[in-house]
Amino acid sequence: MNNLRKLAVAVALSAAAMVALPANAETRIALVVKTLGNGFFDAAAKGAEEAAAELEHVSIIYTGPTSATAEGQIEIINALIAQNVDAIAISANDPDALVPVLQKAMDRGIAVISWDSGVAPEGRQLHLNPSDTALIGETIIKLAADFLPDGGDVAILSASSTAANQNSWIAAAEDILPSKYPNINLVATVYGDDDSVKSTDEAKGLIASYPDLKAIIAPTTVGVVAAAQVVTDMGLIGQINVTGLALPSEFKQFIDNGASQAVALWNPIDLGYSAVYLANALAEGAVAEPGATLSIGKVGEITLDDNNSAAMAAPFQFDASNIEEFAKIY
Ligand code: RAM
Repeated sequence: MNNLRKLAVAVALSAAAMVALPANAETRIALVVKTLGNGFFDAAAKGAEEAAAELEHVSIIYTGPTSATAEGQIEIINALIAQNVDAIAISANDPDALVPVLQKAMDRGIAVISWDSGVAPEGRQLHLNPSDTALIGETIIKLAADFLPDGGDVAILSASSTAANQNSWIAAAEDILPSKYPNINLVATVYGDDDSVKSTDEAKGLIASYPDLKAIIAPTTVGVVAAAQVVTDMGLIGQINVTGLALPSEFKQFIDNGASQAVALWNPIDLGYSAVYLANALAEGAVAEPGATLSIGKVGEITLDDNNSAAMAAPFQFDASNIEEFAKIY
């Protein structure tokens, strides 16, 4: 608790001498991510710390499993319940498998939100999407199509097969393919589990199975780096364009060497920052209900839809003209 708050509590206490000091006046918010060691989540954690510094009474517990599994996250959430944290803000590895343990957390009075990769509505109070799902789906296809005027075979290298965020973006991309990009032929979708080694193997598998492959779309910051490294190492630059969602600081080298023409992403720092504002608001008693407008600090505000979810800004595109500038930020 900062000095100003201490003073405020002291004044309130002397005014109403019977009020007991809360056992823990600090609001502890756990930022639970799909996996540790992922630069995207490290950037989100940086934003979470910025929000905590602004809010002053908040502290962040940044945690996640070593591989992107629901089991690993369930174990972590049970430990957080035992620690009696005030809020859990999770990017989930599975929308359904986490529902029972998150319901247990809510039953104990812990505020629960999902962000980035969602949990089914019954397992959280609200969900924060980085951007509109249909727009992300269209963006990842357009990134490939823009550089394939004559069309051709493309494949998707995703994260884990149970990640709600990637699955919803891929579904949205598949929805618009036939009408908007009829000459783009999506030949396969494979899963690298946001693990570099598995993503590398899956990218190699795609290249071996589809000799006419013209683009690999990886809507994951881990997969896109692995695929671009494979294309580079196999001498396929110019033949296969790697695209998708990439963290500029990790991906700049593959725009520079030509393995990729362009990629996209949103600001992961703002995403983590906003998640903490929302988790804190709920921990302080704000009600998440359709139509509710909640502050996300300097980023603005969100209004919840009928599923108690909301979306932030449109993705940015990064290419040779701007990736250097963004690589310095995230
Ligand atoms: C990976 C994770 C994350 C996703 C980004 C784009 O870091 O799968 O959930 O939002 O990629």
